[in-house]
Amino acid sequence: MNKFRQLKRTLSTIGIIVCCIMLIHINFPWMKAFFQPDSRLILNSAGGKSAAVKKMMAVRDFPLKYGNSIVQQTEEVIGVPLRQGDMSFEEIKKSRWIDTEKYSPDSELNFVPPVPKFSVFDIVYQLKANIMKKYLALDKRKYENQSVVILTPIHNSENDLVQYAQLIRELDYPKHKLSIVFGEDGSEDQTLKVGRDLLDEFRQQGFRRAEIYHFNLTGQITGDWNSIHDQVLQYKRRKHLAKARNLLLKTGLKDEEYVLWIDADVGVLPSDLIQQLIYANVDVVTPCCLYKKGQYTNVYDKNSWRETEYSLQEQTKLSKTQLVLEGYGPTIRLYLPHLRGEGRVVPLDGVGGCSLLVKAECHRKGLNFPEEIFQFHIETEGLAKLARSMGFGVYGLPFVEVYHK
Ligand SMILES: Nc1nc2c(ncn2[C@@H]2O[C@H](COP(=O)(O)OP(=O)(O)OP(=O)(O)O)[C@@H](O)[C@H]2O)c(=O)[nH]1
Ligand SMILES: [Mg+2]
Repeated sequence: MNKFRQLKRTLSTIGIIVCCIMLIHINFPWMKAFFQPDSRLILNSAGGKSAAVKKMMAVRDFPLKYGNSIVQQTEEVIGVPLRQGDMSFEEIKKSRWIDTEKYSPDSELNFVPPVPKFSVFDIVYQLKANIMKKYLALDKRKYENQSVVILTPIHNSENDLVQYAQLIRELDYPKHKLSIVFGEDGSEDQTLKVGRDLLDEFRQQGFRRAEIYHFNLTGQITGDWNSIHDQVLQYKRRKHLAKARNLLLKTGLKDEEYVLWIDADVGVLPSDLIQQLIYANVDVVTPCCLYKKGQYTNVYDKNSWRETEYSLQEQTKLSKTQLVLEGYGPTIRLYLPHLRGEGRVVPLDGVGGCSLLVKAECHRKGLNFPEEIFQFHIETEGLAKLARSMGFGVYGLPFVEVYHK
């Protein structure tokens, strides 16, 4: 009898504990999260229902772990960076992904480094002028018979547009073959007025066509560089950019043979940019988009990349609603400037929009900037994925350098 009573007591204690756990799970998801070792990392020290906890309550799936990074997926879709765990320089050396003894960013190289296994650093090795000359040699006049429309989405760009216009004027391409169209929305500054004035000047200077469109769109992501690049905002930001680009494409492309996408915040364009891109004679092609950091040259636009066996492998673990983002830590892909060892025109899987040439017939056949996640990507990288799936070629020019501001 005693034994029976003891068993009853044990069973009811277990029952109470199970009920308590179930109640906690149903009513207090943040508490459940607290017991997950990974999610605890995003709780702040204040404890209780802090902002971090409230944010976590909106979390649909629990955080995914890539390398050392914790990424969460909310209702709004948060991007997932594909990355290696943070590695020490010693580990990189041992791995032999690059020969760290041989290359130094301090001195110009007299040879083209071979392609590494993936882009370990953002640094782009500077090559001696004779090497660059060899890979940039071009009989320009052969590649300037096509009509090209430059499409530039703009938003709060009044401070960028004057320098941008100067760079466009300095392109050594016949002006009567060149059209320029701006697509603006949501600006809170003088972008529209500055844009209109510049286009008047373009017309007077003999450009083929110069137009500006104002789109009635909402949902712009505005703010300083750091705030608009917050990982959590990227789905919304890039979706909006894709929308703006697609509207611009619809309204801005007329009978031209090529579409050249150039962002308003470029800092340096080589004068033969268009000829270099046309020379590639492919459906979609982009140059390197770099920036100067002290004495070094670094990759700026990390959306121009080649997949690797590692990155493709990682993608098999993702759900279809996940957005892959570059630029949020070390990568397991190959950035365009690191592909110089393969030659002058190299195949890519992702492209950025800093400057990007697309054969107009591809756009006319339906190639655009995905506004929803397509093969884990959106906007410009989405365009590259879509282009490949439509049977178009996507390439990069690792020796042609455009500089971002
Ligand atoms: N129409 C329109 N254009 C936009 C909007 N946001 C940015 N742009 C323009 O789109 C181009 C790309 O925008 P960026 O903000 O440079 O985007 P990004 O290149 O991904 O990011 P950065 O690293 O900050 O350069 C630029 O020419 C911007 O002026 C927008 O909401 N609407
Ligand atoms: Mg930019």
